[in-house]
Amino acid sequence: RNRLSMSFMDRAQETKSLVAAKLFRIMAEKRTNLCLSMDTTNSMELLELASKVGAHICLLKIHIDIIKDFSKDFITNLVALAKEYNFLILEDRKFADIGHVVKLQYSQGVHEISSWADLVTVHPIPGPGIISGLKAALEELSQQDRGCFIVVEMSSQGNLNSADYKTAAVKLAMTHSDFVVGIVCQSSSLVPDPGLIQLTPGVKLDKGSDTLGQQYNSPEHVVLNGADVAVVGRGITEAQDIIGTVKEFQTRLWEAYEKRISP
Ligand code: 5IU
Repeated sequence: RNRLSMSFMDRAQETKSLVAAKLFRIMAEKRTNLCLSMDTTNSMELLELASKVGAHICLLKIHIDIIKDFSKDFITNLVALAKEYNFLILEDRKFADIGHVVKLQYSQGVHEISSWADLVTVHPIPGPGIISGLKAALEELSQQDRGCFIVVEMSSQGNLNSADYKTAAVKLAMTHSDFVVGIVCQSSSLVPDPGLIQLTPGVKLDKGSDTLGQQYNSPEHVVLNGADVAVVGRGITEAQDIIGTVKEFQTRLWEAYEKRISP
């Protein structure tokens, strides 16, 4: 069946990944397919915003390596908020090294990402070894409710994701769909399997760009182009009225999804 006309609840049955099924159910229950991207360097600011908007998002995307005052307490508080408001945490690490190194980057260092991030992002450039490396880190921690998104296509102007690269990247995702929950891309044609989730960044209330190559499309545009979950960062974090804006994105994205699946 065509995933674009299927409900998230139905698609929860189609995935081999526990965490993908969990994300599909959260979206259906909370009626939100909004992922907030919080690219802030201050941990208190991040926690405050997460508690304000937690009820309206399915996924919180962060970059742990930009936090200036990282601490274990910060992680404890973040995980508690995720539980309280029922959202998942995506560490947008964009792993890109050989298996041996990503295994260490995922589970070791100060951040110990695998101990708290439900999901991470991965550049498939090294080939299948990168997936094996991440999985190997989990075996040692006996963590099974984890997964990754494979970056197949970027939102930025002049990105180097060629057609051949994208085809091979999607194939890799399909082969490892027990651990790969979905694909980061801009176009629906790249995600053939209803069990895989299309995550699409580069979303604002209106089409546009920033000064450093980012390109934006509207909520309706991205959902009609296959986005299951839309990533919004500065469109929310730099708004005057944050709660009002979060609600506007939630409503517009959800209505576009309902329109997409309605016969
Ligand atoms: N992000 C992109 N484009 C991509 C990928 C990731 O913008 O192709 I892969 C990230 C970068 C940033 C967020 O953390 O998504 C978008 O933030 P803004 O909405 O503020 O541009």
